[in-house]
Amino acid sequence: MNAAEQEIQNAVREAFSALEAATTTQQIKEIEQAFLGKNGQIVQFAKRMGALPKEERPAFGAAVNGAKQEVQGRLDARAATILEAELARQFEEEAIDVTMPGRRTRRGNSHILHQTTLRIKQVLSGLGFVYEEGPELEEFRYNFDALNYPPDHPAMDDQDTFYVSDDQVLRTQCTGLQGRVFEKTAPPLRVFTVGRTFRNEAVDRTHNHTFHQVDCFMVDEGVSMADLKGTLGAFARAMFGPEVTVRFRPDFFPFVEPGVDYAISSPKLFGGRWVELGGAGLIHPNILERYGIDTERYSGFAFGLGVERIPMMAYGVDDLRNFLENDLRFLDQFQRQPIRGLA
Ligand code: FA5
Repeated sequence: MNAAEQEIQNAVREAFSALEAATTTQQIKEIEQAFLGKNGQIVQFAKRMGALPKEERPAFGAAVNGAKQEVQGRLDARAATILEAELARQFEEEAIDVTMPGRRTRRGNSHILHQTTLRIKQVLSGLGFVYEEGPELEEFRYNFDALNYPPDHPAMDDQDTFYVSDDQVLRTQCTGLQGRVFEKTAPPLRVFTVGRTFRNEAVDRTHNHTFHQVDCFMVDEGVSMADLKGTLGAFARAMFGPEVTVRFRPDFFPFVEPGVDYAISSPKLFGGRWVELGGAGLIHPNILERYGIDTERYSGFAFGLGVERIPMMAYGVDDLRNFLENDLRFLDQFQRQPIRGLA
């Protein structure tokens, strides 16, 4: 072996020991570069060929090629071993323990008042009433004047009503829709609405400054208290179950005559007690006449109730402020159950 071949052998040995010591794919790449790359040690040998005497060239060339193959072969084998180890390590590190409990995604659901509102809309639509909406910021004349309130009625006081200006209020009841409907629609008509209402009153477990009301009315020929009672009965049974009965007691509202408050009772609910739902009556003739409706021919009934009362009664909620506080611990209770007792 001449000196040049010796040098090649040394380079090969050097490459082998570097490969032996390598532990990462990156190191293998560096070794490849250092020995077999364009300027790598072994490739550099080939450039010396020209300087050799002719007869030495074939043997030298064969030695360089042999060295290249040897180093390449060892390098490939080592690279494969290292890659395998690296992958094994990566798989171990990134392994997913499929036996771990998963993280549950939180499912949203509609607010209990919204669920209740949808049910009310379903039931009253089913009874032939058409849903309409009035504005929450209502004109004084629709909220009070059009509803036959005498000029000195206490409900109009600042203590009871939020005034936005002299002639605009936050509606204190949904009954104000009547005037808006009578203005543009001739009887026969059956209309209802569900919406937010506001009162400037002391807040407690059963009274809030913001709450929701249903208001429902019909005008047709020969409408009587019997129609009112029949409709309220059908509504209450659809909401609370087939055993529900309705009771009327005289009450006063400026916009009905006669006026009643009504309560419901069921052997299966509320411990068999009578529970008040809202107010009702026959629409006062003054109102119909104000809108040019012939009271000799037409009469109408109207009833209203608080939306919050329904889930309060159905679920035994004892403080209606919960409905507007949006505390998920409260609202989550109503996640998957339909409104109880609803047919
Ligand atoms: C009225 O508002 C009448 N407009 C109802 C009516 C309509 C009578 C048509 C006759 C004909 P009242 O003020 O009683 O009536 O309110 C009706 C319901 O709204 C009450 O039964 C109660 O459930 C609910 N309500 C009244 N004030 C509050 C309040 N501050 N917080 C929560 N709910 C209330």
